[in-house]
Amino acid sequence: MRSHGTSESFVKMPTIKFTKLFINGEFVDSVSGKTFETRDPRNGEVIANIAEGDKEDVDLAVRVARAAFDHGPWPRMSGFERARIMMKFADLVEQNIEEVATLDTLDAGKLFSSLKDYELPDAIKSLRYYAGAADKIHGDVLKMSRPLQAYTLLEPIGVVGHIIPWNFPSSSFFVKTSPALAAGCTMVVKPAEQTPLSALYYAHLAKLAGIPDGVLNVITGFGPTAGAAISSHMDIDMVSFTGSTEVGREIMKAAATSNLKPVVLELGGKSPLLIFDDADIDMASDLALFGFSFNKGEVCTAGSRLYVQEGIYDEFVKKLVEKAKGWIVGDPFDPNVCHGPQVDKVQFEKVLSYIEHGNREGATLLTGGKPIGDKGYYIEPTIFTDVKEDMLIVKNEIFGPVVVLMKFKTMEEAIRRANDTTYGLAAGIVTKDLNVANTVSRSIRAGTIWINCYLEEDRDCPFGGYKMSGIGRDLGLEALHKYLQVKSVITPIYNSPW
Ligand code: TXE
Repeated sequence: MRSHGTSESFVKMPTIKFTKLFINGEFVDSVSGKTFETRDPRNGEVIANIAEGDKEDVDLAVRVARAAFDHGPWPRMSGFERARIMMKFADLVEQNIEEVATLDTLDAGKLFSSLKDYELPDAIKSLRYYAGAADKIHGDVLKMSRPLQAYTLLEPIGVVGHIIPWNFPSSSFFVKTSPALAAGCTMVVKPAEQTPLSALYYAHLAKLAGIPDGVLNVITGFGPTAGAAISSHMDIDMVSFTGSTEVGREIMKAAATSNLKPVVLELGGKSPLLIFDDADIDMASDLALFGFSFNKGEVCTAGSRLYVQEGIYDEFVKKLVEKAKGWIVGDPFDPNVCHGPQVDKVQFEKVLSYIEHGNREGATLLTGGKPIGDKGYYIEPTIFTDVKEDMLIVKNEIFGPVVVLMKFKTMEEAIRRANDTTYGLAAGIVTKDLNVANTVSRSIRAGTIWINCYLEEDRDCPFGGYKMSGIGRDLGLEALHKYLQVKSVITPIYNSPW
């Protein structure tokens, strides 16, 4: 592992152009005039002061979003026309990819190269994927058992609240807003307080692309204030949230006690990766390391519980530890670095306190376990073994580069232990035996199963959780339908032989 260097040689630092709330097509101060600081996790220094939106600002944004929905052109124009504007939006993001990648790296400590080469191209693909669906949204003609003519209309659900996390600020922004835009909804987006910069930049590009004023509003601010004002708002028709299970529960409660708005919740995970005796150990150890360390472990589907079959256990452990020691932690602008700093001090301390817990509970630390450097929030990839299933490091989502390694004997035992969690977001299987892969993938209660790969995804592939990992799905046409209402239209047929 190597310590972090400086960034200046790798990238040109941008001027921060957008720091205010975006309401009705304009950047405005918050009603209170308050601001908050967004900080660079490489050193804890302030990047910019951002307008702090609260309930009054959410009210203003909802009012214009409501008007844009009830009277504006966006829900009424043809899907084809909405698609044309969304495609332009996608082109603009593409033209500014380096600048937005820089913003997310500064705000979240994410790898610049990974943003530029994978996450942002995928975010842009979300816009294009759903633009492609915008003019193909239609209902069915129904077979009735009485002399009635009936059909369904698919209509946009209305004003949507999107509450976004900090681990994938751009990807989440477009995974959530693209299907809602294609459906003809209007929206209020609240990015996470740790990572407000790219969302404000996207608001600016949305306007340039021709998205009408009031359709896409961005309120920066904190969860218990601005976020809670969204989930409890009487005039928001749906909330889509990605974040912690605890806050997901709060959002569902607020939705229930306000206007019973439907919710889509994409929550936490503690995903198992099962490695069988017949696995290629080299490939399996690469997947395992990537699975728990990618994006510094700040991934809801991180493979944070590793189950390895007894026949290859010792050899696998040796390889994994060796590879973890070669994993480079450092400045996220450096193209040679494998992971950067945790997003902020709170998350940094949370991860370190779990590591301390692991040590105190008697787990064996095979490698890592320490912060790196004396500034910034860098943590080594950390591997624990000799753990018991009731330890906190085995049960809880740590959301850092920390994995627990366990040995199993039989497939049945692996399935039982993999399912021994309140979460159900994802799981991975490494084996050459098709029957084992098929049996295990059907037996694990999780929304995504990876066989001989890990963290693969694409726009057409629905994504979401079983159990306490969430409700509903992002991505795929599945997600588009969450932003649509179904209306049945029925009319009698008189004196017809049909
Ligand atoms: O998440 P929060 P935090 C998990 C991960 C992490 C833990 C805590 O384990 O360590 O959550 O992170 C907004 N009403 N995940 O505290 O609070 C908040 O402003 C409405 C997993 O940062 O859930 C932000 O925009 N909104 C995860 C968003 O919710 C509220 C990604 C997420 O923040 C709110 C992030 C409230 N009362 C964290 N309180 C994943 N599934 O990928 C907060 N928010």
